[in-house]
Amino acid sequence: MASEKEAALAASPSDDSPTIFDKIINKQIPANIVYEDEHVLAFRDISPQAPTHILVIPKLRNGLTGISKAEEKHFEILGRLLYTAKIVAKQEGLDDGFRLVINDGPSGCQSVYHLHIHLLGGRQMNWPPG
Ligand code: DGP
Repeated sequence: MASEKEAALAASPSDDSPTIFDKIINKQIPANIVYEDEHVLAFRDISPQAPTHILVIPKLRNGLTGISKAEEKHFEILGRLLYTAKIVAKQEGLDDGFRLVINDGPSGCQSVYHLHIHLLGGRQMNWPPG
Protein backbone atom coordinates (compact mmCIF):
# COMPACT_ATOMS: atom_id res chain seq x y z
CA MET A 1 0.00 0.00 0.00
CA ALA A 2 1.28 3.48 -0.88
CA SER A 3 2.31 5.71 1.99
CA GLU A 4 0.04 8.61 2.85
CA LYS A 5 2.59 10.93 1.25
CA GLU A 6 2.71 8.90 -1.95
CA ALA A 7 -1.08 8.77 -2.07
CA ALA A 8 -1.22 12.53 -1.57
CA LEU A 9 1.29 13.22 -4.31
CA ALA A 10 -0.56 10.88 -6.68
CA ALA A 11 -3.95 12.51 -6.00
CA SER A 12 -5.26 15.22 -8.26
CA PRO A 13 -6.13 18.46 -6.45
CA SER A 14 -8.14 19.78 -9.40
CA ASP A 15 -10.24 16.65 -9.57
CA ASP A 16 -13.89 17.41 -8.77
CA SER A 17 -15.07 13.85 -9.46
CA PRO A 18 -16.63 11.69 -6.72
CA THR A 19 -14.25 10.21 -4.18
CA ILE A 20 -14.22 7.07 -2.07
CA PHE A 21 -16.02 9.09 0.61
CA ASP A 22 -19.12 9.33 -1.61
CA LYS A 23 -19.28 5.54 -1.58
CA ILE A 24 -19.05 5.58 2.21
CA ILE A 25 -21.77 8.24 2.46
CA ASN A 26 -24.00 6.23 0.12
CA LYS A 27 -23.22 3.00 2.01
CA GLN A 28 -21.84 1.41 -1.16
CA ILE A 29 -18.73 0.36 0.75
CA PRO A 30 -18.54 -0.43 4.45
CA ALA A 31 -17.12 1.92 7.02
CA ASN A 32 -17.07 1.96 10.79
CA ILE A 33 -19.43 4.87 11.30
CA VAL A 34 -19.34 6.46 14.75
CA TYR A 35 -21.64 9.44 14.15
CA GLU A 36 -24.20 10.40 11.53
CA ASP A 37 -26.77 13.14 11.14
CA GLU A 38 -28.41 14.91 8.22
CA HIS A 39 -25.29 16.93 7.38
CA VAL A 40 -22.25 15.16 8.79
CA LEU A 41 -20.73 11.68 8.84
CA ALA A 42 -17.88 10.47 11.05
CA PHE A 43 -16.15 7.14 10.56
CA ARG A 44 -12.91 5.43 11.56
CA ASP A 45 -9.93 5.99 9.27
CA ILE A 46 -8.88 2.88 7.36
CA SER A 47 -5.24 3.60 8.17
CA PRO A 48 -5.26 4.79 11.80
CA GLN A 49 -2.39 6.96 12.96
CA ALA A 50 -3.48 6.89 16.60
CA PRO A 51 -5.61 4.60 18.79
CA THR A 52 -8.54 6.84 17.88
CA HIS A 53 -8.49 8.14 14.32
CA ILE A 54 -11.80 9.32 12.92
CA LEU A 55 -12.68 11.33 9.83
CA VAL A 56 -15.44 13.92 10.07
CA ILE A 57 -16.88 14.87 6.69
CA PRO A 58 -19.76 16.83 5.18
CA LYS A 59 -22.28 14.56 3.47
CA LEU A 60 -22.68 17.16 0.73
CA ARG A 61 -19.29 18.22 -0.62
CA ASN A 62 -20.72 21.32 -2.33
CA GLY A 63 -17.36 22.34 -3.80
CA LEU A 64 -15.42 21.68 -0.60
CA THR A 65 -12.79 19.47 -2.12
CA GLY A 66 -10.51 20.94 0.53
CA ILE A 67 -10.44 23.70 3.11
CA SER A 68 -8.66 25.98 0.64
CA LYS A 69 -11.88 26.00 -1.40
CA ALA A 70 -13.99 27.29 1.48
CA GLU A 71 -16.33 30.21 0.77
CA GLU A 72 -18.85 32.13 2.83
CA LYS A 73 -21.57 29.68 1.77
CA HIS A 74 -19.70 27.01 3.72
CA PHE A 75 -19.70 28.84 7.07
CA GLU A 76 -22.47 26.70 8.53
CA ILE A 77 -21.11 23.32 7.49
CA LEU A 78 -17.61 24.26 8.65
CA GLY A 79 -19.02 25.04 12.09
CA ARG A 80 -20.96 21.79 12.11
CA LEU A 81 -17.85 19.78 11.26
CA LEU A 82 -15.81 21.29 14.08
CA TYR A 83 -18.65 20.93 16.56
CA THR A 84 -19.20 17.31 15.51
CA ALA A 85 -15.49 16.60 15.99
CA LYS A 86 -15.83 17.83 19.57
CA ILE A 87 -18.95 15.69 20.12
CA VAL A 88 -17.22 12.60 18.74
CA ALA A 89 -14.10 13.25 20.83
CA LYS A 90 -16.32 13.25 23.91
CA GLN A 91 -18.10 10.12 22.70
CA GLU A 92 -14.72 8.42 22.29
CA GLY A 93 -13.68 9.37 25.81
CA LEU A 94 -10.84 11.64 24.73
CA ASP A 95 -11.21 13.75 27.85
CA ASP A 96 -7.47 14.32 28.23
CA GLY A 97 -7.09 15.94 24.83
CA PHE A 98 -7.02 15.20 21.14
CA ARG A 99 -5.90 16.69 17.83
CA LEU A 100 -7.87 17.92 14.83
CA VAL A 101 -6.05 18.04 11.49
CA ILE A 102 -7.06 19.20 8.03
CA ASN A 103 -4.59 18.33 5.29
CA ASP A 104 -4.80 20.55 2.21
CA GLY A 105 -3.26 20.01 -1.20
CA PRO A 106 -0.18 18.00 -2.16
CA SER A 107 2.16 19.81 0.26
CA GLY A 108 -0.39 19.36 3.02
CA CYS A 109 -0.50 15.60 2.31
CA GLN A 110 -4.15 15.55 1.22
CA SER A 111 -5.08 12.39 -0.66
CA VAL A 112 -8.90 12.49 -0.73
CA TYR A 113 -10.49 15.60 -2.25
CA HIS A 114 -13.61 15.72 -0.10
CA LEU A 115 -13.06 17.95 2.92
CA HIS A 116 -12.41 15.99 6.09
CA ILE A 117 -11.23 16.67 9.60
CA HIS A 118 -8.97 14.06 11.14
CA LEU A 119 -9.75 13.49 14.83
CA LEU A 120 -6.75 11.85 16.47
CA GLY A 121 -6.43 10.78 20.07
CA GLY A 122 -5.64 8.09 22.57
CA ARG A 123 -1.91 8.75 22.66
CA GLN A 124 0.44 11.62 23.42
CA MET A 125 0.82 13.84 20.36
CA ASN A 126 4.08 15.49 19.39
CA TRP A 127 4.91 18.89 17.98
CA PRO A 128 5.87 19.83 15.32
CA PRO A 129 3.91 17.37 13.17
CA GLY A 130 5.76 15.65 10.34
P1 DGP B 1 -5.90 12.88 3.72
O1 DGP B 1 -4.55 12.31 3.49
O2 DGP B 1 -5.89 14.02 4.72
O3 DGP B 1 -6.60 13.23 2.44
O4 DGP B 1 -6.73 11.74 4.45
C1 DGP B 1 -7.46 10.77 3.79
C2 DGP B 1 -7.71 9.67 4.76
O5 DGP B 1 -8.74 8.84 4.24
C3 DGP B 1 -6.52 8.78 5.02
O6 DGP B 1 -6.11 8.92 6.37
C4 DGP B 1 -7.02 7.37 4.77
C5 DGP B 1 -8.52 7.54 4.71
N1 DGP B 1 -9.19 6.66 3.77
C6 DGP B 1 -8.94 6.52 2.45
N2 DGP B 1 -9.75 5.62 1.90
C7 DGP B 1 -10.55 5.18 2.89
C8 DGP B 1 -11.61 4.22 2.95
O7 DGP B 1 -11.99 3.59 1.97
N3 DGP B 1 -12.19 4.02 4.17
C9 DGP B 1 -11.81 4.71 5.29
N4 DGP B 1 -12.45 4.43 6.42
N5 DGP B 1 -10.82 5.62 5.26
C10 DGP B 1 -10.20 5.84 4.08
